[in-house]
Amino acid sequence: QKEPIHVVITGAAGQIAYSLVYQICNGEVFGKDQPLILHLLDITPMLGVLQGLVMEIDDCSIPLVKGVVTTDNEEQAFKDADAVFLVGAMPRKEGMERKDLLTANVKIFKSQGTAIDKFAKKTVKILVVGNPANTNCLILAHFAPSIPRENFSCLTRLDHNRAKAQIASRLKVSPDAVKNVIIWGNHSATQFPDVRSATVNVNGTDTPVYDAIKDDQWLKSDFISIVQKRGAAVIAARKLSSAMSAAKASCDHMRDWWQGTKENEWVSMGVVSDGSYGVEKGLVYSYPVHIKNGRYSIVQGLPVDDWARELLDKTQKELLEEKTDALKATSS
Ligand code: NAX
Repeated sequence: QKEPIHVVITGAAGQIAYSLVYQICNGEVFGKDQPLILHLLDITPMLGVLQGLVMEIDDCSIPLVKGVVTTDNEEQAFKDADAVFLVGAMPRKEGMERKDLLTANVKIFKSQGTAIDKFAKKTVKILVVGNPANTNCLILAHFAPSIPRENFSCLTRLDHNRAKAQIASRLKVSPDAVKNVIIWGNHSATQFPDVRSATVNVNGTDTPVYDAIKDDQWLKSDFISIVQKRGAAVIAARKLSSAMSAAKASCDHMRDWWQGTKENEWVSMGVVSDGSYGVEKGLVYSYPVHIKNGRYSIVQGLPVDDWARELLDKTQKELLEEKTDALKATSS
């Protein structure tokens, strides 16, 4: 039997984690033959809630789970970590300015980055889910200089899945018939959901989405804004932010990173930019990536016309502003 891996979930007492834990424990992310030890981190007042979660994990009787650590201590949480889901973050409260939110989160991700740098394995794969996800990831990477840049990522897979679902529903096909959609940029309302290279499989043949839908106007306006605003629509209806779909997307993201994508298929991941597609190096930007042997590569050579350039730049501009504000907050 394989040695257990150490998997960390922060914000473990929250609603996304509640949906995430079972999928991870059941082998859907790291493989059905991969035992694991779960490390659950939350703040001190939530430790009682974590005990309840542990009872439920026990009651699921899952053979892959070789241990569960619950803690409010970052050293204990990140010790020997192989994979980390950073879900915990400071939520936006009424009357809070964007800058206040950034400042509160900078504090959390500075502290967790420093701990990951010291205590996690250097091969650790890190997924930031907590918002603002891209900039939290940038701060984390900044304070964890000994961890390779390619080990940091943030979640835009939920947006990616939402884009697939919208196309599938419009064409009345199954979502798995749709491939190679892209989310570019920030996990925010400036993101650019792009289906110019996406295809849909109809009766065994891959057809460009633009040819199948035959409504460029819809694809270039309504489709984009539906995906951009989907999170807000869920909040309006549920009075709570997306949790089940966010947990599922987090599992898709980590599973593909761990186990690889199919040949000629790509997925969207927020990663540390290497300058591809004219994006500032070091910014955490969502790109189409292909994954093999646990390493992603940014898909190169996709067409960028004037229309797309403007959208790529708009979301980059927002990320540059967030970066400036966040880095300022690190010294305050
Ligand atoms: P919840 O409020 O249910 O849970 C968050 C948990 O984090 C709480 O238990 C809280 O005590 C804990 N926490 C706060 N500070 C912490 C710290 N310093 N260390 C450890 N734990 C800490 O939120 P939930 O609905 O689970 O959402 C979590 C985060 O995901 C939020 O920031 C949310 O905005 C973000 N999302 C990101 C998405 C994405 O696609 N990137 C989509 C879904 C979601 O909106």
